[in-house]
Amino acid sequence: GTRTTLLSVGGMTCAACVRRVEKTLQALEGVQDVSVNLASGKAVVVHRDGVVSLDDFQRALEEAGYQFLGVA
Ligand code: 9UX
Repeated sequence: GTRTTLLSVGGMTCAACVRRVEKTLQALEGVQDVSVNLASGKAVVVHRDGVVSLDDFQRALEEAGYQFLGVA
């Protein structure tokens, strides 16, 4: 099924960061939609349940130069 996960993301300081994080998460297999809010530092990720994990989100965010601060 489909799941919506709210991630806390560290290190975003500008609109380009937001686009980078959105593209990074959107590129993961099983991710269907991503919306990042700079002010709150949160990313709403709609994804296939069981296809993508929190570890995948964390790895992708860190590879892009940001931090995974947990599930909000
Ligand atoms: Mo602008 Mo966001 O250099 O890292 S892209 S602060």
